[in-house]
Amino acid sequence: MQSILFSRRQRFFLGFSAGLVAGIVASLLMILFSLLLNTVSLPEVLGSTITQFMPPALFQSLHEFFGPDAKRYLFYIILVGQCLIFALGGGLCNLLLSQSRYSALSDKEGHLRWAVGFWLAGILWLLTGLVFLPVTGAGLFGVSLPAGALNTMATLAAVGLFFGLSFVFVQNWLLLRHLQTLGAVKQDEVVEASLSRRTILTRGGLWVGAAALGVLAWRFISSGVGSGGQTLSGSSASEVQQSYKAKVEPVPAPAYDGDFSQIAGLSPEITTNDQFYQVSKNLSSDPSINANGWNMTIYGEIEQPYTLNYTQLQALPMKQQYETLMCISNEVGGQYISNALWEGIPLSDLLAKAGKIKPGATKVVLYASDDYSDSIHLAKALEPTTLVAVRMNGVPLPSEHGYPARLLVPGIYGMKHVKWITKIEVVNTDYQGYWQNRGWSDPAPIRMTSRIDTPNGLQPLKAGMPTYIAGLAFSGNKGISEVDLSLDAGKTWQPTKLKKPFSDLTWVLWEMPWQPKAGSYTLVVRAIDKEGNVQDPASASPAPDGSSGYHSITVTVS
Ligand SMILES: Nc1nc2c(c(=O)[nH]1)N[C@H]1C(S)=C(S)[C@@H](COP(=O)(O)O)O[C@H]1N2
Ligand SMILES: [Mo]
Repeated sequence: MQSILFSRRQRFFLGFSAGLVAGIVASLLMILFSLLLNTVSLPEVLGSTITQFMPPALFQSLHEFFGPDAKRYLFYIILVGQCLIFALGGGLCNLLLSQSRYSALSDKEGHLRWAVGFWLAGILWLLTGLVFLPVTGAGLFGVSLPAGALNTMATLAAVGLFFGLSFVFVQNWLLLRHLQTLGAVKQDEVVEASLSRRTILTRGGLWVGAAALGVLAWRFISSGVGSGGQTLSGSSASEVQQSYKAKVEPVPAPAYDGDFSQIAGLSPEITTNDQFYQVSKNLSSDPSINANGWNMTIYGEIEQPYTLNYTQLQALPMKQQYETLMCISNEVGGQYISNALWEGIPLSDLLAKAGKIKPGATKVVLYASDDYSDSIHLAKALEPTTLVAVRMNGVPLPSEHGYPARLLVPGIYGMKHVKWITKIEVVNTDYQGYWQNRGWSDPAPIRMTSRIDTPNGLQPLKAGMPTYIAGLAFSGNKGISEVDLSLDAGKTWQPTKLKKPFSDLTWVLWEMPWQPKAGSYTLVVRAIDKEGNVQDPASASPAPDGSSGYHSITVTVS
């Protein structure tokens, strides 16, 4: 770039701007590819590395601060960072090109030749494949990513080329505009350039980018769920803890009520598939798998390893099971809990088909197509309620819930319910899965929880008007024998009516009719399981073992 019109700063800024625009469009293209074709997404790779090396305490406080949306913010931050790196690359490129030995790459006004785009693409391709991906642990050109190295090479080349060529195009266009404002180019030349076919193509590209951004935004918004309420705090919490007994004897017989009414504001007993909470480690895109090419291999410390395709899997005897899933990062009173009717093949049957399990085997590892994995102990794997599920509420598993096959393992947190299974390995080591490498519990037994769904502050409460207090309670696979409610911040308790649940693997709905006098009330709920264990009142955040404490809400009746 030999133009005398520009200072070094201006040249840098010009390249930075062009790099930013090209970088945004190229990043959107990368995300669009990864959404549609499951190709590499660099923000995803970096996010996974960052969470792996983040100290658990920092992870915890970010989670507390941003809530369940933390992963989305992380994704946005990385994405912005990626665009800034593209922009920086553009700026530096211009500074480099201003040296006279590169004068062949631009004309005397500073317009870049297309060759610059190819050079940029090549350099980025090599840096990403040989440096960035290996450093994040994804291997040379992403060999250890689910998409594989060849696919990643091709994707990076396509995105890189798109960036390089858009960079040249945008920079030349900006330059033209700039020269025009300086009066160096005649007005009609600019008009002509702005109507050129290349411009129209770029505009098309920008529209595609904008549409992709819209799709993404919509996905994030539509999958977002918040959590409400509070845990009991301050003096009332210590009062509750003083009177707390960990276990009650005899265990109360559940008082199921046939007249249990479905009240407005109370969660439906079965969550519909589209209302079912949704969680995955994936920052931007979850796998969408075609069952035709899918199969599942069962191998490891077992005599006859084998592989099944989808048709073969579905032909095996299946079992129906109502089960509630809860995420380990669910806060007390939170929304990351749902209940469905599942159908699947007992894992013990699948293992039995592979012959004898070798002595010394300790765990079963489930691998998934999004590079996620987790393990369960062999004894847990052989429990009759541990299933490889293929159906949910009467239809094949929806894609976001693990199609074509996911694990169901009652009694432990949702993270162990591996979705999009590809391989099942019997091992004789103490395998640690994706979240365990990030500091979360490995055995991960569900901590008993209960929630007040209504009142929820949406309807005003009038003195003397009959209403209901209602919600749910969940103990993993132990069943619920009693749910108690306190109207006075935990000083006194009374048992509520329970709805008979479909199984001991699900949540239990509870309710209590209420005709309040005017005043302010602190409602608190606690549950007792069928072994007589009382819900733990000590308040704990989700990391690393799951949350505990009592859900409590304060309401005013006027
Ligand atoms: N392959 C895969 N399986 C996964 C996850 C994931 O990120 N990848 N997330 C887990 C977590 S943390 C939870 S809570 C449950 C959520 O299941 P759902 O989205 O069907 O409710 O899936 C689990 N299985
Ligand atoms: Mo989870």
